[in-house]
Amino acid sequence: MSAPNGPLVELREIQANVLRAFRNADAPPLAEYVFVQLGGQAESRAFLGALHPEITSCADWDAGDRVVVNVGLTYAGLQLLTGRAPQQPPPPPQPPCALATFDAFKEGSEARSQRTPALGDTGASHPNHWESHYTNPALHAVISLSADTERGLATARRIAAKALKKLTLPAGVIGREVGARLDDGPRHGIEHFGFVDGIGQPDIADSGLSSEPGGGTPQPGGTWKQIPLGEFVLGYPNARKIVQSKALLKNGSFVVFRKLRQDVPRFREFLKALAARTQQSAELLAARFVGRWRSGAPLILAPTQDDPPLGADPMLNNNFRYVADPHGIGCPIGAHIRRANPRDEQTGPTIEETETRRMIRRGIPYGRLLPASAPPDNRERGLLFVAVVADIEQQFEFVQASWINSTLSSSLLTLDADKDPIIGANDETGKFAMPGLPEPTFAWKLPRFVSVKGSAYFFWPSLGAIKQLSDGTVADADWPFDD
Ligand code: N7H
Repeated sequence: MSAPNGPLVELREIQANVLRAFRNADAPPLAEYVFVQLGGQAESRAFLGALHPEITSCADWDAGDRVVVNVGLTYAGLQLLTGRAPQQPPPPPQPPCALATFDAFKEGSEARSQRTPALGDTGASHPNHWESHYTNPALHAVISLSADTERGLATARRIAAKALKKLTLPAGVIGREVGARLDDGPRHGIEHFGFVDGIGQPDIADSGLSSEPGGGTPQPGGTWKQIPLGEFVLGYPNARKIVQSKALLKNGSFVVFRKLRQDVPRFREFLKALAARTQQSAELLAARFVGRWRSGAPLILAPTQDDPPLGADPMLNNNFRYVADPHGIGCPIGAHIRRANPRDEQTGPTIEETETRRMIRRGIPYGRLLPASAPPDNRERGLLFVAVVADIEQQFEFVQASWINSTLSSSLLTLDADKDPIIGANDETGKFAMPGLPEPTFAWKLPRFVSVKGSAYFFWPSLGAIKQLSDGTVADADWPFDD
């Protein structure tokens, strides 16, 4: 399938989780991630070979297959499959360059977080405290399973189990994460703080998906330009018209996987105390932290009260800009969604730059919902955050370090070192400014509501690359990572 004059997109080659089912209405409600240690080269190739015919492509999804089996590989996994020795220690950082360097992927999330405190993996979120499968040097692969029903998921599990039988101990499963969509009455696909999630997604050119206003790059006259496919899938032109030409990478993507714990009682208590102090509604304050009401209605379009029909309408709920709200009266400049995608923020990065920082988000909650009326508990719950990008460093890491945990999304934020009020690495010293009506309000001493339990970077190869890796036919000249 391809758009008129667009590049011919090989949907049969691209794994389903890359370009399909990331919009809220579309996403399968059940997911499981199986973290795998590979073994000897022959059995590891056999494992991948057994998985290969079962991998769901975008074309399979379009043909109605809603039991999805996908696979990702770490750099260590790719090295093992192609017979390369693991690198010790990680390579030194390279200066920024226009072409993707793959440094972040090669070094892995743990090393990157240790080296770059701005990513926010500090204190209790430091890799020293991560769950062991994320820091295990033998984390080589992840099998991603998703389905609409328990029965479908059981089918996907059986497929994974069959492939895993090719591995002999100590190879095999080293960790597992289970996610499920959360619904609360009419609000489907919420995250644990109670907000509908999965709305602000990129509108991707040539993807074969229908266009939804607001997902692209703002253009004059209220129109939007679709984001080039190459911003998410390698082998196609990106926003700077650069095409990654290495065959093994073509039709593949990089995936950031983070297990993010949400402290729901703390979030609720903080909002309650803030509401009592400021005499404002806790709902309005919560919406200001995020930039959307719980229904998904954006503050820019509904600044004073929630508008559930607006929140539920995909043709309207993402169709907004920040240019007419330069001081953050409608939506605070530091609100989560305004930092994470500044759109046409006048005091922030250029629109051209913002276009190169987008991510397909396909996170799913883990753990049980704490009903609004329930007493606080200490249970584990949060988000399995999954971002699909073409360049981990320029997209996920940049946004996380410079817009979420620093102030570069707008020069109006630069007075203090404040961070994102929802997911920032806050330590009870920062604040969040809400200039809007009825009066300017500050949330002081922000605590950390979201902490990191683990993080890993994967490459999600094309079906052809999976076959090549399992057959052992990747020639040295085709190895895309200069060691
Ligand atoms: Fe965020 N939340 O509940 O507040 N996010 N996020 N996110 N987020 C968004 O538009 C949330 C996280 C982005 O295009 C919404 O889908 C939580 C990370 C981006 O306008 C809500 C966690 C990163 C957008 C949340 C979390 C991002 C976005 C509004 C962790 C990247 C789209 C609904 C537990 C580094 C912005 C929606 C746009 C939206 C929440 C994590 C980025 C409600 C709880 C780690 C790009």
